[in-house]
Amino acid sequence: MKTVYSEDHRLHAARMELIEGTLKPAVEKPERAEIVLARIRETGLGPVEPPREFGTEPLGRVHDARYLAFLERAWEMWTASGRDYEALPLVWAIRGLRAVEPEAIDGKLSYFSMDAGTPITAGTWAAARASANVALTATAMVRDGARAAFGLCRPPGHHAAADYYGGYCFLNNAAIAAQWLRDQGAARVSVLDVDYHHGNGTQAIFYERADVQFVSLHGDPRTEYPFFLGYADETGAGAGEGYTINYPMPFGTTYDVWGAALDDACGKVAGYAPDAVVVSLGVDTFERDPISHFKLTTPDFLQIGRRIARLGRPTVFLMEGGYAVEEIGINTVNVLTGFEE
Ligand code: SP5
Ligand code: ZN
Repeated sequence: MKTVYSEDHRLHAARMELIEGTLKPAVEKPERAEIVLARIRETGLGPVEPPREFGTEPLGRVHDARYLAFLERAWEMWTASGRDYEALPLVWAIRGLRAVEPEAIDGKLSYFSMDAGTPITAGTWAAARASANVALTATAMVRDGARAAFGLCRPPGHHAAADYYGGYCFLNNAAIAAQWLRDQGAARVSVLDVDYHHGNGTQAIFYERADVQFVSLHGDPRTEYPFFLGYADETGAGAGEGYTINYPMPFGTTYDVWGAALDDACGKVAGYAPDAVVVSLGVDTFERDPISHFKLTTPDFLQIGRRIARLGRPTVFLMEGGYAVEEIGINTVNVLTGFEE
């Protein structure tokens, strides 16, 4: 299968993230994409192509205009107010506070974010735009008849909702891809999210819709980030009732349980009979991931690809998380080669 890759991801390279009460070196770093790319070349998975420019229109189909305007100008506003280091939010409009967009950049950062672990840097907007173009270019390959394509997206996307960023995500690449397929004539699209963390942004974007199914396997939000979405009783609302399906699982989950959940999830996807499947491909389910708590092994990732292939649907794989940088290449490419067997 073809891979789409842009080196513009390097423009987003945060030094630090706020995690467990301290600033630590960012785990979501450029080497992640470089190592996956190296493994693709090493294994001969297929050609690597640059993205095309899709402009802002497909972004506006998923994200709010005010949010996009904020992302575009955030770094400029932050540095204009005298700072030359990475921007982080500090206060959120929770219960009883007014959810209005403040004038000052410090207020805007909070208004448009869900966590303090996602720094904005000078190149964040350019990198996020390139990442969305990577996703859309891979998606267009599948629209044009490819059985599958891989968008080596960085930064990732699934925690970003219509109007907020967080979890290392700014533009929701999977949602942008699914919406674009709909706009290109697909009647139904499934998003299958196998990242260790719940794809809260993708779920929120499609929660009240029947035309995009969202199915996610992830760490139980009672004990894991993002904590405030991803429970099993979230099944969609209104016209979307029944089209969101969550499989929260406890710390320590191994492939016997995870793979059974994937099998069930694939049954739901097959039952929906989508025209295409967008896979939010995180490999932070790996046993040695530094921030996660599932126990999938390197060979398990081959099984994931094989199971998804059995759906027999045109499939776009989009990179999400995975922070064990030494193994991110082999684990990611194992999913793709498992799919191709
Ligand atoms: C795309 C993606 O995978 N985003 C993940 C964002 C997670 N950010 C918060 C991580 C909190 C980790 N808690 C660490 C426990 C380590 N012992
Ligand atoms: Zn993740």
